[in-house]
Formats: sequence, C-alpha cells, structure tokens
Amino acid sequence: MSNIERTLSIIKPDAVERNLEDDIKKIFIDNGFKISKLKKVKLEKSEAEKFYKVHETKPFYNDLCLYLSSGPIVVMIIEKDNAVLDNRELMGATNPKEAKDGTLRKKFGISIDKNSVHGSDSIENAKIEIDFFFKD
Ligand code: IDP
Ligand code: MG
Repeated sequence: MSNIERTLSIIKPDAVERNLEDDIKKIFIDNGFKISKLKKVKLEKSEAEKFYKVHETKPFYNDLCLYLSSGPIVVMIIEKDNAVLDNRELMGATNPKEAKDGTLRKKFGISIDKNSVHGSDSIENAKIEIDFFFKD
C-alpha cells in the first residue's frame, strides 16, 4: 500500500551559509524523497516566532528565533511514503553530537542550535508548517 506523505524541511541558516543546499537536496533525492516545492526566504524575527510558537516557553526560544531569522533559509515540501518519520530519521537527533552516522545532522550540524535542518515532527504539524510557508 502506498502511503505518500508530505512534510516540511528547512535548510537552516548555518547550512545555507556554508553552501550545503545542493548536497542536502541530493541526499533527500538519493533517499527517495521528491522535492515538490522549494523556496529560499529570509524570515523576519516575528515570523520565526510564529513558526516556533510551540517552543515559546522554552529558555532557548528567543535565541532560536533570532537564529532562524539570521540569514536565508531554504524551505521545501518533500514527499515519499512515510515522509514525516523517514525525514526525522534521515535528519538525526536534535543535538548533532547524539546524531547517528549517516544522518544530516551528524554530517553537517555544528551544534544543538546550528543543526542545519528542520523537519516536521508529525503529520499534523507537517500540514500546519506547509501551510505556514506555502499557503497562497
Ligand atoms: P527538532 O528540531 O529536532 O524537532 P525541537 O525540540 O523541536 O528539535 O527544537 C527546535 C530547535 O530548537 C532545534 O532544532 C534546535 O535548533 C533548538 N533547540 C532545541 N533544544 C535546544 C536546547 O536545549 N538549546 C538550544 N537550542 C535548542
Ligand atoms: Mg521540532
């Protein structure tokens, strides 16, 4: 049974700055994802605050929003069977130091905040996050 899902991936400022966009896109494609929409944007801090609202009570919220809005990001809708979970697996743990070999964060992440990629954590949040960036 086919179970095509869509999820949101973001190449964060640290990775865009290091010109890793093409390397990361190739890894998604090599792992069976189709990149169905892509745009490069730079968020205002207020937009990052809205995107990360779920984290607003966390001590790192302000730094996180400053960081996400610090430079251009590449936002993608990626799709495949079980895209949400498969993307989380391919990304690796939030802290690159704990990420498994072969994951994007192990390969490219610098630190827990500069961890190179974002990915939606559930089908429900994927829909919300896709709408956030791509709703007409
Ligand atoms: P995720 O990106 O793996 O889903 P979340 O817990 O949703 O991780 O956190 C969102 C982002 O906030 C992380 O990607 C990371 O950049 C940052 N973050 C999470 N925990 C910490 C922390 O303890 N210190 C600093 N930044 C953090
Ligand atoms: Mg998350």
